Amino acid sequence: MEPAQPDILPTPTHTLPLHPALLWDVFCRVIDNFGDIGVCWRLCADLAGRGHTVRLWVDDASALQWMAPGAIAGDWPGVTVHDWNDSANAQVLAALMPADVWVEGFGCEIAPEFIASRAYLTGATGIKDLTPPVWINLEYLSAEPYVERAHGLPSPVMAGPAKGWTKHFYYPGFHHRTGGLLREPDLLERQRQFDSSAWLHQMGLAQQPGERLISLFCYEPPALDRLLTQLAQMPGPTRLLVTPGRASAAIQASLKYENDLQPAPKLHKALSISYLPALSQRNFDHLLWACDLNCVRGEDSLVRALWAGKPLLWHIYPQSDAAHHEKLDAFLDMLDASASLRHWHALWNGIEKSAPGDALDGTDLKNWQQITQNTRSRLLELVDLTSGLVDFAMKKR
Ligand code: TRH
Repeated sequence: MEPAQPDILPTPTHTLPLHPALLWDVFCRVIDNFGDIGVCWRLCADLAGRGHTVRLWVDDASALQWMAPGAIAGDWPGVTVHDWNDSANAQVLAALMPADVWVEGFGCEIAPEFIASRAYLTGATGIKDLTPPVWINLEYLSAEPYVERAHGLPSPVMAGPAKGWTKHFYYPGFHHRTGGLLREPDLLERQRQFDSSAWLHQMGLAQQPGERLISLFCYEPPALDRLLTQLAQMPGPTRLLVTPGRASAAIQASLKYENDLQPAPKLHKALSISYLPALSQRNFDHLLWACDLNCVRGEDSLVRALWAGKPLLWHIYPQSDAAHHEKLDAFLDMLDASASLRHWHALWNGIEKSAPGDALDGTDLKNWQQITQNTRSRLLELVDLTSGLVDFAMKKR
């Protein structure tokens, strides 16, 4: 394998005014997979790391057990995790300090009881609360043009106890007129200090000389077979580091299919597999920094793969009306992706069928890495999502 390119990490260029610490309520309903809780938790932890106080109201906190060990028990300074049902519990609400900001994650609707308790002071006085919170609807990440148009738009509340208040849409994004991307202030420094062989060793994944490492976090990519075959044919050994759940199941299904139908297994000396446990978000970053190609999915892991600056292959969250095709195209345009990167994304996401000439080689990976690193440099010029959100909230107060 060719020696890894030195990764010269650029430095973020923007500055925003410092703001006083605020009290935040962040609301999250877990639909499926891990993206909703992943993003909400990352935001909460980032806010707390900057001195804010955050309450996370979530209907299923189970993924936090591995994503952020200690979070549920309250071991993370500045953040507490609350059962969603408590956001409608009169006793809990009566004792709650009113927050400065509400963040509604991905259109999850805040309990009417929670809204009512803020709109009217409970207890003896019944006096109307005159200072509504800054109310933000945090949306999904996309590179599509509508994001720049919709970011920051107001949405007046027309009915109910909060009638007359205003929510605002907050869109993460890849351009200046969007809400930017989550990026903790110490991320690049952590990355600079990272010792990949020590980390791999500590995880029981020590890398063999010349071994190519590929992380796999995906749904059921139609071109998984094709990728496995390609990897087995590339010069030098390759190891797939496979995340638990759907990625592991997809690999096992692919290998079973191979064994059932063809005598020659894809897994020969050139390609091996390590199955990973569920990692904390911090260790998930380490995984992406340690690998030579990162196969990621959804949105949060995509952003982390961009910060990692390694070649990436994105399995976009599929939507029934194929709306994700346009979203994928917009992302590839934003990357200024090369023909081979576009082609492999089309294969990986089942938009194109693979053909015999679909070779993947070291030159592709080098080219993809350059693309990720160019994009990262450009994205580092944007204000990060948490800084922008705090600034936005201060201006709306
Ligand atoms: O899990 P996802 O597929 O989430 C999806 C998408 O966000 C999608 O848009 C949304 O609509 C759907 O959920 C409901 O992929 P994503 O967004 O990358 O989230 C995964 C999170 O899990 C991310 O925060 C990284 C984290 N993670 C770990 O912390 N440790 C691990 O070992 C793994 C595999 C993931």
